[in-house]
Amino acid sequence: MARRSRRSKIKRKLAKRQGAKGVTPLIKKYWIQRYDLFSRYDEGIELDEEGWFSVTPEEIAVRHAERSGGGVVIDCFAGVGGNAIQFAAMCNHVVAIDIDPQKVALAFHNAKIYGVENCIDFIVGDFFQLAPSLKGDVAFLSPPWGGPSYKMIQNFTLDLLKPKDGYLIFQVAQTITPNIIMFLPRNVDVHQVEELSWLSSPPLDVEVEENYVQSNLKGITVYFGDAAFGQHRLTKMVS
Ligand code: MGP
Ligand code: SAH
Repeated sequence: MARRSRRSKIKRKLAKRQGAKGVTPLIKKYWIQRYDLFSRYDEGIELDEEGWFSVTPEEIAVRHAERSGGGVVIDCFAGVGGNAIQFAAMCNHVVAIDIDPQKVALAFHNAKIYGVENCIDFIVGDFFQLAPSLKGDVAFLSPPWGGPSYKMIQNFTLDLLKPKDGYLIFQVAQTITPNIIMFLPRNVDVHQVEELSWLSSPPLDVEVEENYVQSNLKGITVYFGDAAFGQHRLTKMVS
């Protein structure tokens, strides 16, 4: 009896270890949140290291999709597909761009698990080069924030976004459509982001939303143009 219970304890330990295969110390805390990131994680979802710390939690990605209006969405920095999958589940069509071929392969794999791969055009390429040839109803921007250490900064200004300044990213996205959704760090300089609306004439409507998962603030979404409900309104998405 004692031997059997010891054996099942070892089995449980082994299963736990195998479940966390490839989990580096950096991504351990994100792995613990895996079902918040992808509710269907256990069906075979795969992420690389940058994917783990960058993917938009599913609940927030659903919110972005609901707010996108259901047309053609250009996901300009698509990563492992957290947002693209939810856009595809709700929108007419999605164009998912990432400069890293491994990310695009992972996004395609993950989209298949959600059964939405046929609603997405996957493109390996540089957003800045592709933008002039793209048209869509909404451009979604979730660029790199410089890794998990972004939160050490007190006031995250737009020049800290990667791979280029946030102003430039926004201006390039405006060549696609004025309806832009940006997912940004929770410590972002909100006034500076709101000022992006003044780059257009007349100024675009803008709306700022705080995004919480299990009462933890995860990020800030800024909606511009038709994607916004009204001028300078702060809303909260709390689960
Ligand atoms: P976090 O702040 O690193 O994690 O990222 P968490 O669990 O809130 O940890 P805590 O210790 O700060 O409480 C929170 C969320 O921000 C992630 O789940 C991603 O959705 C998003 N995120 C984080 N980074 C570093 C990036 C990034 O570089 N790019 C994008 N687009 N999103 C990011
Ligand atoms: N929203 C995504 C996460 C995006 S992370 C998700 O939910 O999964 C940001 C991504 O931007 C990274 O995958 C990175 O490879 C990509 N990226 C960086 N520079 C880029 C560029 N110039 N063009 C397109 N993608 C780029």
